[in-house]
Amino acid sequence: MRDDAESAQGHVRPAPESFLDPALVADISANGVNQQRRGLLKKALAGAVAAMGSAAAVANSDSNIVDIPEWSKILGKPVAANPYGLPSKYEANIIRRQSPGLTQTDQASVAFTPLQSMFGMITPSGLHFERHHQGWVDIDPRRHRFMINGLVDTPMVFTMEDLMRMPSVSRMHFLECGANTALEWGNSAVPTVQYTHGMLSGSEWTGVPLSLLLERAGYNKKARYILAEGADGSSMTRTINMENALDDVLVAYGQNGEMLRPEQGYPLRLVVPGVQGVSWVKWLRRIEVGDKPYATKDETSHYVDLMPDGMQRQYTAIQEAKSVITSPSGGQKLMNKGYYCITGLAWSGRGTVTKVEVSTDGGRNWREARLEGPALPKMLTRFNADWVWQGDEALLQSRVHDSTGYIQPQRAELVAVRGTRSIYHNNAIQTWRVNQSGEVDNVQLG
Ligand SMILES: Nc1nc2c(c(=O)[nH]1)N[C@H]1C(S)=C(S)[C@@H](COP(=O)(O)O)O[C@H]1N2
Ligand SMILES: [Mo]
Repeated sequence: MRDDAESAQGHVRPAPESFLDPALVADISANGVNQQRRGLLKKALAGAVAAMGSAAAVANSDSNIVDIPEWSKILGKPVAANPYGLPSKYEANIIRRQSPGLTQTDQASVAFTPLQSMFGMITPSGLHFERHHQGWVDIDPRRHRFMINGLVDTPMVFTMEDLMRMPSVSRMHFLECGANTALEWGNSAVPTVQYTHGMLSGSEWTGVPLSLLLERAGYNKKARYILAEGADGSSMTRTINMENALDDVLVAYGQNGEMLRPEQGYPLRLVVPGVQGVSWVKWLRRIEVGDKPYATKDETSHYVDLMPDGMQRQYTAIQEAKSVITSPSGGQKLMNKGYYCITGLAWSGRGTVTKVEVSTDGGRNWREARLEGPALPKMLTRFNADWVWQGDEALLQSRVHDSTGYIQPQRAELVAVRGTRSIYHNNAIQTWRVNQSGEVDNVQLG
């Protein structure tokens, strides 16, 4: 795991030095950022650009600045050289990764999103994490059918064309696997945020509200639950209560402005905002309306929470509020003392993120982070906080508050209730330790 993790690690990038006033940088390095200087810095850097003290002077002697590079002297590539655009070749390290040894086969496995390298709140579709129980399939949309049956007046079968002619909505929501951060129940061997928290992505989803389809089929008054079923070999089946089903659940075909990617369930998947990933059934082919939970294999033996008294909690669907610092994070290295922007993501399956606090001393002192962009319900929210690293050991943590008043627990608080034998629903505060050489690793306190 170490080798792969090493290739996954990103160094925290230094600021574009030429933007920095060397006197200011020297002052920051020597004294930390005082309020006045902080204002100046913000103005100079339009917010939060990392200042790397000793590197600042190098800029003027950097030959790249004075020489005219080859790309300034050639005719560039024509339009549509890439008919479907791709990232720069210099970004080839920013990819989904499998955790070696985590699963025995690549078809019942996970590829994690590289959270450490991402900005904002949207996950590019090509970097959305993948979790399949029996491999992914690329279904011909003309041959795909979606059925609603069970306790309804009129069982219905829809083609993709039928569905895409219906009124649609687009909403941004996070998708988190219930097993995200699972290994942290036991130990802190997982080296990077990609592996600790990377079963998490955020997208804009487009589709037909399930409530509309259920109404059209005429659901029975006795209906209490639905069963959602996938068309892949795993026949993924999950019970969802009627309250959720009629609330904000979507039968979705769109992801970030285009059709779903095959790995995300093309051409149709369920979007169940705030609920663990397993209920977001991909390659969705059927919804059955019923009056009791279905107790399928995917909800009685899997996706249950083993409690300290040996009992299993079932149907714990909601992803509670959680946050994580994505940079600086495990496997990265602070190259120098000075200014850093602590950045990360916060989310809540019960509503919106109202506040994020960060600590650099393992939770003794907290201060409020800036929330960037809109804080949307059941969606990732980006947070940022200014920090000047003085070269001492630091313990970085973030803690989210959500619109229900819930506050993300420290690991010890969570373990006191849940024990350490769970796999699912670990939303504890994550700690990254920065040592005196600037290396960042994953530690658990208490
Ligand atoms: N049909 C089907 N749906 C599925 C799965 C699956 O294997 N088959 N995996 C589930 C699990 S456990 C998760 S976490 C999410 C992952 O969605 P993603 O691969 O788009 O990230 O899909 C869910 N839906
Ligand atoms: Mo999952």
